[in-house]
Amino acid sequence: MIDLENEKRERAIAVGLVTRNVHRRQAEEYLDELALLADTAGADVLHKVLQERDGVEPAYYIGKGKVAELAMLVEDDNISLVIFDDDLSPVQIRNLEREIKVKIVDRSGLILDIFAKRARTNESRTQVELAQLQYLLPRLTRQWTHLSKQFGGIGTKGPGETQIETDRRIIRQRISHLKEKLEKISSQRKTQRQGRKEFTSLALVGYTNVGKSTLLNAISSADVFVENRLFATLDATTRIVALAPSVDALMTDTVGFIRKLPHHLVASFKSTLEEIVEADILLHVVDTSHPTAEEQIAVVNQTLTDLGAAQKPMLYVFNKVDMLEDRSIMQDLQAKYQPSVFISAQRGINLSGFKEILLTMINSAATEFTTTLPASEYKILSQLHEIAEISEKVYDDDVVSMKLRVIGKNLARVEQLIEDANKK
Ligand SMILES: Nc1nc2c(ncn2[C@@H]2O[C@H](COP(=O)(O)OP(=O)(O)OP(=O)(O)O)[C@@H](O)[C@H]2O)c(=O)[nH]1
Ligand SMILES: [Mg+2]
Repeated sequence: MIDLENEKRERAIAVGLVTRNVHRRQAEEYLDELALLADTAGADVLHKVLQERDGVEPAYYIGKGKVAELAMLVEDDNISLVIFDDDLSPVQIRNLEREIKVKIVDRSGLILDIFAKRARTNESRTQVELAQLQYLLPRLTRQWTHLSKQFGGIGTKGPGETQIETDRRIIRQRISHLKEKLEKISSQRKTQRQGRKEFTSLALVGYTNVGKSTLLNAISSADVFVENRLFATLDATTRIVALAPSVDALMTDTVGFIRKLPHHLVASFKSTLEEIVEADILLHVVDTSHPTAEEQIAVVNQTLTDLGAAQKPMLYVFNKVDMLEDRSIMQDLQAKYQPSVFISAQRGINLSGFKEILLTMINSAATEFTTTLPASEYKILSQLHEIAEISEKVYDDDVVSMKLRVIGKNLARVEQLIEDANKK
């Protein structure tokens, strides 16, 4: 279990922009989320600072006057860290650190830091290290390493401080080594998935902290770590769930999404995210009680589009209904997002309704039919067993007749095998 409390907490300021495209209310919610990220990383946000301007200031991200204001706030309140809600250029970070004289961290840096702390398995550690090195490479300047040594703590928990001092060539070598390692992990995952083809595979997807792991735990024998902080889960966990007496499916819980997820992270989490891309049905879990629930839905759907998984059958699972103050929004959501179901994973509300609708989706994606094969084609028969549920098998002389139940993705292959067997 992760113990994020044991470290000394840092004192931080969160900074964001109100622009023509980002309203004040929206910007405030973004800063609330940034404060939650900071909390997860081990920092307390003492001040949230917003500046209204037309766009980003190239040299400092915010106006020079605001920079001076921040520098004063830092001194008065013994602040050790200033966090910006957008990604900063290496030049902006350098300029800001020179004026404010404490560590400056941007949104991606903060998220990478949390991932580094959360990573427990070989796979996730490798993925995070790759993303960190790719993030670090363009920022590797003398000033930066100087500051990282000076300050330590959040934003500097890189892939080992000694590596920061080594030159880019060595980092590039390390990057290609990590990529190779991840290729191997990816092909292992592929083999694992092939061994469980006859089951319908369900992937839990959604914004971070919406209750994906809680749902997997509630519906299977899983014991996945759950916490009211961001990115509690990084690794994929797959469990068998019994939806009806004779219908089992595989449900996979994995890393959650967030707005402006660093693109290096998405790229390096490829092997984990393949569990989503390869799934038959996506279960899009939503924190219905969150003030920006619909924006979170849009972020998740955009991320799925980026991953090439937007066309998959999807069930919207509106979770945390026990927390709803105004239940009338459920009607609006139901009209807008279909198919959908309303549950509380934590309180066990309407899990039976959830299973029922899932069962309907699975059944509508499966085909049942009877067929016959020459009994001598035992090789093809065993191949069929791998990708179809076979029942009522009867041998009659040299012919075997049987009933098959095949899920959508395997249908073409099954038909081909039957045709091949009967052609011989
Ligand atoms: N009130 C309420 N809280 C819930 C419900 N489901 C989950 N939670 C809480 O929400 C928090 C996040 O739950 P997780 O299951 O860790 O969420 P997750 O989507 O797996 O989050 P990450 O792995 O961090 O992306 C925890 O504190 C849960 O106890 C629910 O139905 N109602
Ligand atoms: Mg989780």
